[in-house]
Amino acid sequence: GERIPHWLDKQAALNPQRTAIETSDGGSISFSELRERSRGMAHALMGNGVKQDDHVALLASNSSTYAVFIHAVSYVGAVAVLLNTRLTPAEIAYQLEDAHVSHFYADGHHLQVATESVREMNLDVRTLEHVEEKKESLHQLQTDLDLDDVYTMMYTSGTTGNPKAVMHTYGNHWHSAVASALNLGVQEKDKWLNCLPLFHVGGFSILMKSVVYGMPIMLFEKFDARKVHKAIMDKAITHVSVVTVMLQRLLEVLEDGTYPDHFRCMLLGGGPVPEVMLKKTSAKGIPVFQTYGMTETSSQIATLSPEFAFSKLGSAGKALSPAHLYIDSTERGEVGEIIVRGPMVSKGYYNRPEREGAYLRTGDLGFEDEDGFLYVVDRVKDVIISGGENIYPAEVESVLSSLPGVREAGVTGRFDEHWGEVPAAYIVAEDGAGLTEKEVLDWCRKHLAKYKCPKEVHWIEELPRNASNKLLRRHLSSYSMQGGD
Ligand code: S0N
Ligand code: AMP
Ligand code: MG
Ligand code: MG
Repeated sequence: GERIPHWLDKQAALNPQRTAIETSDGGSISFSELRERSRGMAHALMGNGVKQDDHVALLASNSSTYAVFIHAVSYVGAVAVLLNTRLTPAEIAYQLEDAHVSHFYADGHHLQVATESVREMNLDVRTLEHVEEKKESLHQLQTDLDLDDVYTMMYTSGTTGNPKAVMHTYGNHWHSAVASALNLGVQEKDKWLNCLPLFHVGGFSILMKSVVYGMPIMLFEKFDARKVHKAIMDKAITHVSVVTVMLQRLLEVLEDGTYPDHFRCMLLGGGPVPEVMLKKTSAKGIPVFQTYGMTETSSQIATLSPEFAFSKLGSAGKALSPAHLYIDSTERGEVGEIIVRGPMVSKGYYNRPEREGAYLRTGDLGFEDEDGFLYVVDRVKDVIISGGENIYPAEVESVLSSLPGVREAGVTGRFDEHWGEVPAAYIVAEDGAGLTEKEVLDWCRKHLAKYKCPKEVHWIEELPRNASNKLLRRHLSSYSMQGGD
């Protein structure tokens, strides 16, 4: 594939003194320092035995060292497998094995979980903070990036319930960053606040924008509404990426106020957006840009543009410059599955059959209005989105079904004021099993990340199925009213 100069070498040459990363604790590093540290970490990783094309996992909270690690992996030419810090050891172990990870790093906060997850594997855990960055070594670092090389892998789940790794190439991330810039523009004073976790593509893409544009970012270890609010008010922030629940919490802090004039973009994505919230932000003149995208599209693929931020409220805009997007329907205005294609779209999942054709069926439903603006309305796929985290019913069902006393289980989402949607479980128990709700929930807690655990349990006589025996998850919620419990 096409090779470009390493993007961090490039920024360190073009804008050496410019700030690359500010942290919420007041720390700051320039592009030239970021390059030095990242190359130093790359030498250290190679000293630890990491080689080109190796799969290197990271389990860590956001920090500037996380960013250094990410760039270090690109200097080695290895692949970063980014793990969700909310997962249980068993879930992590599955991903480590599935992704053929040969080196595993965790920050101090996650060392214990990481160690537990490799208990039955032939894999060591190294502490991120203990990696000693070296000035030089005998190892060769990459000076170019091949746009077709895989750089990151992030897990998302399939319909069968087994998570699978989305592969992103350098080209996917490059085109994602450039496409976003062509829509939102790049200005000299831009500073993007990142309070999303870096292990999901929404947060990760901000790191990529930083290094591709030469733009400073302010990195938060985790989302904290008061602190993010304060940074927007006092720290010359121009952009923030958020999911719905974050924006809701920010609005509570904002009360009757509004943001400074230089604040020009609240990029809102990762799940459905309630229209009442948009009306509120619009009334306050807050520039909220709804975006549509997913792990498979390396973040945004359609985004509302600044010009239409207020006139097309509720829309996720149009496909970004290099992307195709169309609706699988017979006429404009009709709802159908959203289908996409473009240079930011992942070519597929690691170690899974290749997708046929260039187009990706997203599993989401939407329509285009008379001016071609996209409205995302629903999903064909059964995923539940809670606070921007995806939950796959099949994954939860398989954990429930493995509990002795459970004959069958179905999981579906229900509306939740705070998280948007949360999972609810419908269980058909074995005769005389005498299971309690507490036993069910304890079992889930042991095997599943907390956000995936059902918030309620209903006992029912049988699961709703169609003629070909397929579980009809969306019929489940009406069952609870039929007196199953
Ligand atoms: C919303 C967040 C920050 C909530 O976490 P918080 O408040 O920090 O919680 P904790 O203090 O850690 O825990 C408190 C209790 O809450 C439970 N919990 C935490 N999160 C959830 C959740 N999501 N659902 C349900 N429960 C949750 C904890 O377990 C704990 O419980 P107790 O107290 O009982 O122990 C956090 O959830 C968060 O960071 N969410 C966002 C994750 C994210 O990044 N989502 C986006 C993923 N999608 C993509 O990346 C593709 C789209 C995309 O690229 C994009 C997305 C957004 C914006 C822009 C883009 C773009 O295209 O550029
Ligand atoms: P992820 O798999 O975490 O990348 O989540 C992406 C999913 O979030 C998409 O497939 C959609 O189902 C959902 N999503 C993203 N953006 C929007 C949006 N603007 N409106 C509704 N749902 C969205
Ligand atoms: Mg290679
Ligand atoms: Mg998942």
